[in-house]
Amino acid sequence: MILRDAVRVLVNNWDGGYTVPSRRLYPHQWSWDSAFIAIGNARLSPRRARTELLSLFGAQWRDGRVPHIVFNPKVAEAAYFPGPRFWGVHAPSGSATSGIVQPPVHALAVWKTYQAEPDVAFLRRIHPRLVAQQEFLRAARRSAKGLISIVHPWESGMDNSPAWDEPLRAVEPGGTGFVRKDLDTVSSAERPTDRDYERYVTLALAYRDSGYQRHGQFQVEDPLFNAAYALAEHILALIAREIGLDPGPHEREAEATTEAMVDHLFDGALFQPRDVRTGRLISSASAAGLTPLLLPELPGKVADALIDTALDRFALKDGVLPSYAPSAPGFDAARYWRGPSWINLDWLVWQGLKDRRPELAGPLANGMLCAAARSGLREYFDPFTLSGHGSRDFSWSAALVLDVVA
Ligand code: 9WN
Repeated sequence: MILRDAVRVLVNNWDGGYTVPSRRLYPHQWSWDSAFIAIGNARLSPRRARTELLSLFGAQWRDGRVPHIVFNPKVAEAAYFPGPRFWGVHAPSGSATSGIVQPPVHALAVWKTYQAEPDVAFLRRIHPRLVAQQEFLRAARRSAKGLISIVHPWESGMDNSPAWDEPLRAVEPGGTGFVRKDLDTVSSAERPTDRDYERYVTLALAYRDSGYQRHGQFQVEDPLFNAAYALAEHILALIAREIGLDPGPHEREAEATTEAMVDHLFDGALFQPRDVRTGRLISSASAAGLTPLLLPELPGKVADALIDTALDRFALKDGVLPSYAPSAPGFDAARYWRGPSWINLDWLVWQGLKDRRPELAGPLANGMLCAAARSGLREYFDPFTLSGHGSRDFSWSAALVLDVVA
């Protein structure tokens, strides 16, 4: 039943060259969604997974950045806020896009797609694009500490995580006079607040007005983003081997970034974001801090400490993971990234546990399937009751459930 539903969602949300995250709430192509969706589609139709990824990279900018949204020109401006006119920018391909990025989990999706059906021509075609994506991050976003910054909470993919409350307080909200579309579909109790949106809009406008170049009032080194970046280097080394290129530089970059993360973001129990503007770690309790488990180069002792944290503070053994530790201030079981369980985060941590601690990966996989069976392929779930929240028929929930059962 869940599988039939998952296939139905992916088929219904397919738009000819890519998959929308959800028909009503998110009617365009999103960057990291496409990566997760490709991972699921690789189990059904590797060709469709390849098309999804190539279509996203078709909208890559000249500087290598992969925009977080590629707009569908057939969808009305008013269908999503902020739409193409707000961002006011086009990729060289002519597609209207946003100007910010999302966690670079695409190399992982390329590799999973390749494993499902080895197609060297695809690897050769997408490899330079993945390299350019990483080069953009190094050129535009890397600090002296060797870590990559995000310049907007939307870039973390975990928009209103309590981890961003502190850096966002420094942002003077000026962005008003806009109309949110998300509240037409989802209850305001399950979405970011208007106050959050005022700050999101302020930050996005300032970045836009600098030609998408200058860091503004928000600059943070996020553990999930950096884990995705380092994992991408690890995978680029695997891809380089497959297509006869030198894996060495990628291996060294993966190791160096992992080391920089341990040196600068690990607090002994969990990876924390670092506020680049103040130079301080943000003391928080986000499940993003567990995702460095994905990194093969992570020292065993650090991985063990993370697993202890996942068991103690995130109730790892009980099924799905909350996106924020329930005992921490700011937790909310139903409001978006402030506590609910998300299948993509569960899946990333599950990937990190599969080889290290299979006895813990199993219950987590089971938790994801129970959530989907209990409430359908919702966008997020109450981590205690598994009741569903946010959008229905959400594509990455469908895709990753398919991967888990495969
Ligand atoms: C802003 C599409 C995206 C996800 C993000 C999630 C949400 C957008 C929004 O939806 O963000 O990018 O309008 O709230 O936070 O992770 O990629 O599913």
